[in-house]
Amino acid sequence: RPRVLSGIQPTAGSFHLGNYLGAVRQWVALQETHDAFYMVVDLHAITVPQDPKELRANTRLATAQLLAAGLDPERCTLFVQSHVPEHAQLAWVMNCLTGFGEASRMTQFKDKSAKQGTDRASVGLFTYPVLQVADILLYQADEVPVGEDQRQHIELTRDLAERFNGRFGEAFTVPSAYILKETAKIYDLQDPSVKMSKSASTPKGLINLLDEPKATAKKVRSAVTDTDTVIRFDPENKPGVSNLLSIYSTLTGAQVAELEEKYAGKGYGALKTDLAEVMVEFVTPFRERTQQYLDDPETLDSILAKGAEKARAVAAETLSRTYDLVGFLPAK
Ligand code: AQP
Repeated sequence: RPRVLSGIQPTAGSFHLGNYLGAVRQWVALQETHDAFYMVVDLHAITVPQDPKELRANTRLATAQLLAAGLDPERCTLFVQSHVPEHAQLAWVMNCLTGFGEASRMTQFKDKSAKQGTDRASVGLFTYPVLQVADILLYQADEVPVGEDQRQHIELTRDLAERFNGRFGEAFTVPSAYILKETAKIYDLQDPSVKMSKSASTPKGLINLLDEPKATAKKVRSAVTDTDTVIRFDPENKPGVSNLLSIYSTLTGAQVAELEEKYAGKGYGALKTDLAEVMVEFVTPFRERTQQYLDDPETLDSILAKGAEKARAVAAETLSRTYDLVGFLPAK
């Protein structure tokens, strides 16, 4: 079986619809066909300031949401990044292979550090993509299921894997990004020119899966569309409507063309009312299942302990080979 690896940050509490449709939904499907490793990336989370108590709670909450979304610890390896020390260890080696200019060109860093100011942005935020490189290479992943915003980081991963293999000898599988066109980028409901994101979206444009279903329905019903009235998938000229159609289609399994036909001659109101209902049907059981997992922290922790053990077995092997190739003297 080919291998996949991906991760999600435990920073915001609730996952948003972009996280789910862009990434987590694919993780659930891929555990059936791939040898799948998924993690809650708490090392990444501390690249911006975190409250320790909240971070700990959010790490369990992220795990509960992943299980509620359909990850099955019997079918995939689910773990917390800091439970596997090899991530930080390989990241150091990769940091030493990365050019300063190369890291400076990462657009996510440029955007985030511009917002925070270069004195407040941490060096950890700067090397975030390199830690991500280590995350992926440790598991010899063939594919990495992510949203479009991560494409540049996967390219960096490929470059560094090839660089290491060329300079020191074959150590790493060169991975590919696994990005589904339909859900690669889910847009803000109030400003469909920007991606839905926990840090950049306005509260009304961001669908948090754990919010009250009623509030979520209201956000869908007040989504920004356009002054035209035709329901047609046309991301360039009708970004708001097209975003709603993508979300609707993915959540229900209906083809976009079928939806265009279904709503021909009807107004945007009908589309939004129906999508609001679809969303409520999706988030209501998701919230309930998340709460059930949260109510049983011992089970959660034991799933994570088993996951870390399985992950470490793979990660330790890669790290030891890497250390050897780099020229580190083996510890006796
Ligand atoms: N809008 C999106 N559309 C499609 N995929 C998305 N992802 C995030 N936003 C969208 C994908 O979700 C996965 C987890 O990403 P993350 O751990 O970076 O989650 P996040 O920090 O909650 O994502 P945000 O909201 O994008 O954070 P900020 O605002 O800090 O930048 C990834 O695979 C990502 O591609």
